[in-house]
Amino acid sequence: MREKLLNIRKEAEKSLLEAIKQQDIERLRINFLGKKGKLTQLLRGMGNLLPEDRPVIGQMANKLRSDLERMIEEKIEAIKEKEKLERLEKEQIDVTITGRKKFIGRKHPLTRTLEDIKSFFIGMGYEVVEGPEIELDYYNFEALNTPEDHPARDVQDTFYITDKILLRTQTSPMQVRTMEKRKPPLKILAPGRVYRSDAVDATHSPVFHQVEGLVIDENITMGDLKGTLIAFARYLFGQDRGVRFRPHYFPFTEPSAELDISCIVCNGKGCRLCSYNGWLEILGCGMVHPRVLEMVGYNPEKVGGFALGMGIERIALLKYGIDDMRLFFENDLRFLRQF
Ligand code: 2U9
Repeated sequence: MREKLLNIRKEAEKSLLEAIKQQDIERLRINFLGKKGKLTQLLRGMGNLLPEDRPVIGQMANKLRSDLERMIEEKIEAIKEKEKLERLEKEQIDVTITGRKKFIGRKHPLTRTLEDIKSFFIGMGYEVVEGPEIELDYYNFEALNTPEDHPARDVQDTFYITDKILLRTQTSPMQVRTMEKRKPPLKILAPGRVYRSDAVDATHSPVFHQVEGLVIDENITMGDLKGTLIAFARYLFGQDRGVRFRPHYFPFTEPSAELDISCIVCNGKGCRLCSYNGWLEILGCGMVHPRVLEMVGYNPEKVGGFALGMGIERIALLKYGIDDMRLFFENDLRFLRQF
């Protein structure tokens, strides 16, 4: 019996030395100390011993059991430590390696252009107003003194939803809505998306963006309009840009004009961009028509004002020297990343 115990100890010590992984130890524990393990089996045979031998052998067996348990625990600890070191070795990071470049998005050129325009007018004390793209015919045309037979009301230009409801063709409805709600003085800027039934080409799109401005107060003159818009044109296109007002017609303003700047490519000499006339149109403007004031309940004898309107795409094309509006809507990253 003593012999057998010594053998088990030797065998267990050998196996422990050979064990590499935690599973090896687990197998070993079952093999020696489990229900059917070698030591357990041996202890079952104790009954056959002479009574005087039992205490000594029992003591030996118990010592062997506790020694094995302790050795197993120690070996498990050692294996865990070794595995931890190996893992740390593998997980080492090189803190000197260069970082991966993150792609940072940027603002769309139309957003940037609108922000430029806004910052000029906000600096002059204008307030931004925004509203629905689906509008009543009344706000889009009627309240803006646009008669029933005006070409702009043609179904060919306007997307009608019903007889009375349409997709706004300009942002002016927001100015009318604001005038209806408030009394003068008023200085507002209405940016937004507008719709016209146009075929797509380099300079047209059925969906585009506008900014319109409106100033209403007592004693507003054409001088206020000119001073404001000359400063605006030079803010956007450079302080020594040539500017001129050219008479025009809009149903909602009288008198009306268009503002031209000297060509940004040829500076007035004449080139392809300015159709060889030296000038580029950038916006429309005029003194608010008395009929428009009356319709919202203002007294045209007491208050008056000026208005302006521009297409953001057109301004952005000129500002960034782009020759095709479709680039703004295609979302090609090779184009967008240039801004
Ligand atoms: C109210 C009264 C008058 C807004 C104006 C223009 C001139 C103009 C066009 C520019 C290019 C539209 O995008 S475009 O096709 N707009 O020329 N817009 S005055 O006049 C108003 C607005 C609101 C109550």
